[in-house]
Amino acid sequence: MYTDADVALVRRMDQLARGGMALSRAAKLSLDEFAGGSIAAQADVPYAPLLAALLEFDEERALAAWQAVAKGRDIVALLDRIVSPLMIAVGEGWHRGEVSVAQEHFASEFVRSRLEAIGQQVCPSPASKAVVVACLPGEDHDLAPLMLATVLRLTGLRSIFLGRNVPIDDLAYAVEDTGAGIVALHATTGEAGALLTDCAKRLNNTRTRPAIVYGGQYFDENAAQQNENEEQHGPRSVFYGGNSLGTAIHIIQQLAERIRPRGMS
Ligand code: B12
Repeated sequence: MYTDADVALVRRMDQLARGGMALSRAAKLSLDEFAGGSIAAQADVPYAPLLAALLEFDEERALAAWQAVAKGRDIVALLDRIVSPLMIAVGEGWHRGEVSVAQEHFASEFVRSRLEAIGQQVCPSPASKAVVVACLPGEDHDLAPLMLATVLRLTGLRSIFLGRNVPIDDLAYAVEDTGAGIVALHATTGEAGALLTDCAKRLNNTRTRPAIVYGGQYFDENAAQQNENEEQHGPRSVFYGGNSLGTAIHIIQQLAERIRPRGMS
């Protein structure tokens, strides 16, 4: 027996998939949209106490709620299943005008501070392989790539997080300075995603000629763009890293295993 809500959910998923979106993405997005029907309706989700504390600017309660949802969860599950939906709820609330700019900033900065605290628990050795993680130019959605950079550090890679809106030349200089063999690039918006090709060309002209792993909502939703990227750059240097943190980490780890550590010829 299906409820009206179930039927509406399946309709929305079908609509997104018919619009050309990959089925897995359509399922994720429609679930997110329905979970986030209204910020006030989010009482039964596992991150509800954290969301409520953040919207009330109550840091102490938010910290306790974070610890409660983190307990017993591995980091990837915590980020993929709790923190991502939380950010979607807050961001969608902001897009709908239900969450103020101040509440969104407070929630985003809280999540950022937790991720930084997790990342600082380990200090990768200078000899470990470097991965530069950055947003393409014009891209301001930086929490997903920060999550990626944080988990990469925990796996022993020396992730170097450059954050939002990184100009292509500055990215190339950072790659040369760090000797990174892998660059992970994020785009949520179409404007930023369209710059992947220019960015790949520029990185191909650096000394290290790093492998590029790209991801983020724009690429998740544009399979045609993914194929074009592979065709233009060849399958050996530019890779779509998948639509979950787990897949992205797996692909980057596999690439890292193939790269020689710095200083070895
Ligand atoms: C939170 C949010 C914000 C926050 C951003 C906080 C921050 N510092 O990151 C705020 C409120 C500031 C914001 C601002 C804007 N936003 Co906004 N935002 C969102 C929201 C709600 C969630 C995005 C998010 O954090 N998702 C959580 C992450 C973890 O999940 P993910 O991005 O899907 O990433 C997954 C995979 O793609 C993969 N992955 C991610 N990155 C990478 C990288 C690599 C290398 C790999 C391999 C994998 C990978 O792993 C993740 C895990 O599941 C989305 C709507 C939605 N339903 O998603 C809109 C959304 C993305 N925003 C949108 C827009 C338009 C904007 C603004 C332009 C609005 C405005 N008018 O100013 C601005 C500025 C954006 C800019 N210039 O870049 C649109 C984008 C439309 C489009 N395609 O262009 C969306 C879809 C909203 C909408 N329904 O229209 N936003």
